[in-house]
Order: sequence, then C-alpha cells, then structure tokens
Amino acid sequence: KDPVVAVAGATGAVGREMLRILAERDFPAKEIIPLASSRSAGSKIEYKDSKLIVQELTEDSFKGVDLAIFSAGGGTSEKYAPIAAKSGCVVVDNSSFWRMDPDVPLVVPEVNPEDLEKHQGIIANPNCSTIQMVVVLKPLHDVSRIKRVVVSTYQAVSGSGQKAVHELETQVKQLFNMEEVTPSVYPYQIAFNCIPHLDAFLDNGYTKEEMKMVNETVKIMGDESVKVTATTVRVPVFFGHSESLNVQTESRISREDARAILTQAPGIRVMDNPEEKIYPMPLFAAGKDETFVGRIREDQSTENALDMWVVADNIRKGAALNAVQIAEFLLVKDLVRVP
Ligand code: A2P
Ligand code: 11C
Repeated sequence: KDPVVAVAGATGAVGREMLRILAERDFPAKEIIPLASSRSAGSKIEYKDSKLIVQELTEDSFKGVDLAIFSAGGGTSEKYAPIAAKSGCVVVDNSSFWRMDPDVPLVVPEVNPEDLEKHQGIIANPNCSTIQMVVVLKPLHDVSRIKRVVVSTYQAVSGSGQKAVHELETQVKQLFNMEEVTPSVYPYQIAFNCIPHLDAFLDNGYTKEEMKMVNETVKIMGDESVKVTATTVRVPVFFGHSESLNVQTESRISREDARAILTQAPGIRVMDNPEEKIYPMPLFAAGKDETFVGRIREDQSTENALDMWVVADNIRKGAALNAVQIAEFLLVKDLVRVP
C-alpha cells in the first residue's frame, strides 16, 4: 500500500526541490501533503499536473500520514518530529537538530543505508557539505582506511535558503546600478565577495558548519579514527557547493586507482581530464543528481594522500535528493513504520 507523504517546509528552497524530485522519480505516494507556516497556508504549489494546497503545520498534521520529510528549520523539527513519530509517522529530517542523537540514524544511502534498519521513527539527513564529501570518502576508505581529511568549502548561497538567493540577486543588481548594498542574511556583502563564516563561531575557533563536517562524517562513516579539519566559506554562487579535499590514507592510492575506484562508486561522476579542461564546476553540477569529482592527484608534499575537487548541487544531493533516496530505501525495505 502506497504511503501518505507530508513535506514540511514545502514552500522553502529545499521543500520545493523535494516536491520536484518526488514527482520526477514518480515516488509511489497515495497522497502528498505540503505543509508550511501559517504565512503560506492556502497557497498553491505545483505537483506533477496538479496544484496542491499548502496546509499550516500543526500538531494535528500527521494523523493518517505514514512518512514526513522535514525541511522547515531546526526549531520546527525539534518540536514536530517527535509528535509525528508518536503518531506513527516516520520522519526524514533535513535539519541539524536530531543528527547527533544516538537514537537517530544519520544516513547517506550510498554510504550507510544499513543504519536505517534500526530507526526509531526519526532519521536525519546530513548537512549538504558533509553529504558530498562522504560520498567520495567512503569508496576510498573501503580500499585504504582514511586517517585525515583537510577540506575547504566554497558554498552556494542557496544553502541559506530562499532569502539568501534573493539577497545575492538583489546585491548584484544594486551594485551594477551603483546603489548601496545592505546585507541582511549575511554579515557582509556576498556579491563579489567570499565570507569565511558559516553559522556561529564556537569556542574552539571553528564554526558550527565546520564542526558539522567533522562530527557528522565520523557518525556516517561509523569510524571515529577518521580525523577531519574544515574551513567553510560562502561564495557568490547560487547553486552547487564545491570542496577542495586532501585525503590521507593508510596506504598509497595512485591517481589512476583513485579514478578507477571513484568511477565505480555509486552516485559519483568522475570528471577529470585536465588536458581537455574537464573538471567539475557548480555551473554544470546545478540541477544534477551526482557528486562530481575531478582534479584528482597525489599530494606531492606528503605520503599516501590525494587531492581532489568535489562539486554537487547542495539543494539536490545535499538535501532534497538525499532525503528522497532515504524515503525510497525505507519503502523498498518495508521500514515505513515506527517500531
Ligand atoms: P513559509 O514559507 O510559510 O515561511 P527556506 O529554508 O527556503 O527559508 O524555507 C523554510 C521553510 O520552512 C518554508 O517552507 C517555511 O514556510 C517553513 N517554515 C519556517 N518556519 C516554520 C514554522 N514555524 N512552521 C512551519 N513551517 C515553517
Ligand atoms: C549552508 N550547509 O550551506 C548549510 C545549510 O545543517 O542543514 C544546511 C545547514 C544544515 O549554509
């Protein structure tokens, strides 16, 4: 029997993409219910050939709902995910709120789908910058254990939601018209700038976004010995996060072997032909499902390390697609039920 599916945050950047992906992949749902705040209740949202009416998210929203995908902010997930699970609805949550809870699996289907078997009603979708990194790390780790990763990110404004996409668009127009720019989502002008500050700073000098990459990677890979250090940077790109990775392994993996391993791995497209100017870029990764890898080379400065450049659509694989893939897996394995 096909499940009744709710999408909480259906009017947001990720929620809209979730609906598009559910439709594109013809997700077998008996009914799709778009939920958002009272601000957008009653508005219409397209799904396949029909228009769905957005409903206000309330404590009663999950009666008769089998599966809910949330992307409406951490506070909303904190409050409503347990209410949904209690009423028998399995939640796939895109916020950061439940990710590090030991009872909540944190899943990237290409990496640790087996963790879904032990869900208790809530499943967490990792941070976008973590997802595209672990998709690439896992197949290498399976060949030679990863000891250390140094990552620097170049993250698109869509990671901060619809308002931030609008802010970059507006600032570019204003600057071309010689008008003054007033930042609102970001602490500084984002147009023609790079901001090394995503989310709040912590006492250790890292930002929350950077520590998500450290802690989530260990949980997803199921290996505390994988050490990660991250510098996360916001860049004036609309869609598609890029990452420079330096990956140190226990034994040597040659450039050719790395290409072969990654070519065979699920969810990855190797785009690595420097002579032909072929390498991944957000310009081409936006709107695509795969995680793209290129500029693969052995690190000349040390032993057993690889450098590479990884790009993925942060709203698709980094959020909406990964969540829908989790939902598909739950359905196939008959796990759309709260134990
Ligand atoms: P709304 O459009 O009604 O404000 P984004 O990440 O692009 O900013 O989108 C956030 C999403 O989360 C939107 O769909 C937004 O709905 C929804 N949302 C935000 N706060 C709440 C809330 N308190 N209750 C329900 N939905 C919320
Ligand atoms: C960004 N990674 O690009 C953030 C957005 O924990 O889900 C997602 C934050 C999260 O701004």
